[in-house]
Amino acid sequence: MSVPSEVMNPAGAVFRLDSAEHDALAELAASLAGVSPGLVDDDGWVAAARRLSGDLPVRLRSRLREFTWDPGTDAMLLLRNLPLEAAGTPPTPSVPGSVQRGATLPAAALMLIGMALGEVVAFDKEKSGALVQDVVPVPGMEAFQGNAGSVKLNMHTENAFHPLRPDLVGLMCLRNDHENVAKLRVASVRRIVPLLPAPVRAVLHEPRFLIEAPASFDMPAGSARPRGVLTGSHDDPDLTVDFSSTVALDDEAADALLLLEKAVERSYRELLLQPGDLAFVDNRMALHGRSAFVPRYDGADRWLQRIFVHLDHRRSRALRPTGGQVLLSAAPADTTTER
Ligand SMILES: O=C(O)CCC(=O)C(=O)O
Ligand SMILES: [Fe+2]
Repeated sequence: MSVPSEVMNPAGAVFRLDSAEHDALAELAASLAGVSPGLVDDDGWVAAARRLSGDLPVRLRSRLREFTWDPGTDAMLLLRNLPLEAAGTPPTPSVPGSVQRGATLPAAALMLIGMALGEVVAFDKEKSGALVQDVVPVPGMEAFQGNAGSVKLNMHTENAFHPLRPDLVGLMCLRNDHENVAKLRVASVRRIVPLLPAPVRAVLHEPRFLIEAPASFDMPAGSARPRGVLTGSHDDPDLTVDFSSTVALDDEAADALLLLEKAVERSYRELLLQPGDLAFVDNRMALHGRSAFVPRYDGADRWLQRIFVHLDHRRSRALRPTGGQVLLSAAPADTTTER
């Protein structure tokens, strides 16, 4: 298999803001943070983020635009040197379901960039529908296959079960773990698929798999319908799978899923995120996960903040009864959302 070169974005996967861009973003984020009522989930505040996203530094805007055209071989973009809180990052939270409601400077910067890419959205049954969510280790949840855990997090498509899962996932680092060993892992379908024999790829395209809701969703299992884990173009497909919640419906499909997982293990890239780094993963083409680390629950643990972006807001209208940014986790029975 080969990916036609004209569809591959030649720009690099790492973009570092220079000091003038860092300062301009800090100033823009500070003005957004000052917009009343200073709450990330307020519709008026989100409207201000959308409007002000047009004032981001021009070189950054161009790079974001290219990324939404084509996310490159690694299907990710790492932005570096984003502004952090001038007074220092507060202690890392450690409660389950922690979210960022207040408009801090880093949260404002994250929302500005997310709103420049598309529409920042959330799901009502996950992290109470907050747009900016904390990714922090939680005492007693070490072995949890979700972002509150600290054991190895299996490779997954974010919200793989959902017909309108995020197009992009943004993960911004406020603080890494004490030993600087927790690594975000990203595996692009463009690196995985060439490792698979054609008959295995053909099986992965067939509706012989079920993907259930992940542990982070407060939802009953049992509503999944058979689907392919590879979809779309056979030369440059999309990939949707979560190795913690995908089941194959027959033996041949199970073998193909195992070979896919092996290819993923050989393909992932590791990112040791530093404070001020923001990684965007194209959730249609890349899986992500995380290596293990040891939390201390002393206020200095690893802390990421996460957003989800949709590139086509209209597509989810039936799942947003009040028209805002938060999607129903389950589609109403009389609507069609599958893509
Ligand atoms: O902890 C990480 O680096 C990734 C966690 C994750 O998969 C997520 O928050 O969606
Ligand atoms: Fe994730």
